[in-house]
Amino acid sequence: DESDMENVFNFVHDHYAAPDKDKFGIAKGRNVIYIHLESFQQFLLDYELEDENGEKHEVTPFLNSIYHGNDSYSFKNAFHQVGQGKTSDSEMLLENSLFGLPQGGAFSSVGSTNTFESATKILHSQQDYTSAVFHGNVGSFWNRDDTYKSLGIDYFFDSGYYEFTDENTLEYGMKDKIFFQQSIQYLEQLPQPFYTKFITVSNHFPYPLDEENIDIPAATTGDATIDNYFVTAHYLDQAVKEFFDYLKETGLYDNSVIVLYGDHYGISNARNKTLAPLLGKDPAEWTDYDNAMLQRVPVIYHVPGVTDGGIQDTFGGQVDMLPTLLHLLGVNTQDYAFMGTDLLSKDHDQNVTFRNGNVVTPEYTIIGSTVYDTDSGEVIGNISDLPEDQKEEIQAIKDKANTQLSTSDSILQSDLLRFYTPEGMKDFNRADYNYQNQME
Ligand code: GP9
Ligand code: MN
Repeated sequence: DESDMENVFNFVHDHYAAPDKDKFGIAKGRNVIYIHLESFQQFLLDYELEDENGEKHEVTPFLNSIYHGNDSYSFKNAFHQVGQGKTSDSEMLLENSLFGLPQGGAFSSVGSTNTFESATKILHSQQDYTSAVFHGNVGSFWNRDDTYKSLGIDYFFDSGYYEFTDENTLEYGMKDKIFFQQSIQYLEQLPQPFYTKFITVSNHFPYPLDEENIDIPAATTGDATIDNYFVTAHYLDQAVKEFFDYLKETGLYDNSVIVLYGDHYGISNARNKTLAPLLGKDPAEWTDYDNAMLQRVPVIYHVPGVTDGGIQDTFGGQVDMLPTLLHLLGVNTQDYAFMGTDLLSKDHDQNVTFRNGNVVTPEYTIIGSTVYDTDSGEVIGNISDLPEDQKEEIQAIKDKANTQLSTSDSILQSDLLRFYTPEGMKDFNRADYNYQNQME
């Protein structure tokens, strides 16, 4: 009930990380453009795939250039934190700084009914942003068409807004290059500043190859899922480049912050031993630690014009992305029920909680009851066998992770945000949103 909100704020106020003064508001008033990199793992960045003749192929040259730029705050130790809700859990994390649920997809189970204090609602209330999501697949997938109303998303352009042909379609929807091309007609009509998200699909399991878009040779492990993953990621890289070209041509680029992120793994743990040799690892020595390390995904805040960016060592996860973004836009996050903290704050909490309760910190990787050294991957020991003070240290890390997850779960499961309206939040009504015949 209402008093449960007190517990939430005990955690939230304790956990809050104040913004770095030099970064707060540096992107104020700019458009926000999220580019969702489907199933994209961090190891693809800077990866060079060697073909049978020993020739090397850079898989994602464009994303690499963005990742390394001084005009990007890029995180090399950022992890996805999704559960069974996969893509939609990543959206829950990004839009609300809340985790998906322990079971099933939260978008499906509580998305239609709960009250949210989403990115969209905050930015609309505080800075008059207009919001839109673009996705070349059916709107009901993951219950988006309904959940987005609860999130206060003004426009949702789903498959009904795109011209599908046999040639421009793959299993999960429109091919990424065509998707971006066809999105522009709608993007152009949005009042600025806008908050937008482009959800790509081509780089989705099982990574079907599309003859006309094969531009690098596949890998040769013999597992088609792994082999083709590099090829479809390369296509996604080209699609993102083309979209950036458009943004630059129209001048939108300079007035935007572009956030690129991977939603979750593309290669499952069951396949990682086959992937291992491509990462220079011996499959015989592959451990759960290695699986955990592979849950890294790109998290990049590209802010054209800044010069103090580059690759950051900070550990963090998707739950941290909303506070980071809002601080860049000059919105303080102190009074929101966020589970994450600003990645660019010196007080940022670097413990990364996975949805299953495992934790990665810069020092320890805790998987079940086994503790690894995050740097070396060596097993430190089973929790129960550790010296007393270290055991306490690890237990405290685990407890905090569990509190973070249970706090998030209590918000979603008991719909707690209906009891709390942050100052300055406007009134939102689901019934005011309709995604049919928009822009006509
Ligand atoms: C479908 C797409 C895929 O619309 O977003 O979702 P996923 O299977 O990756 O969770
Ligand atoms: Mn996905």
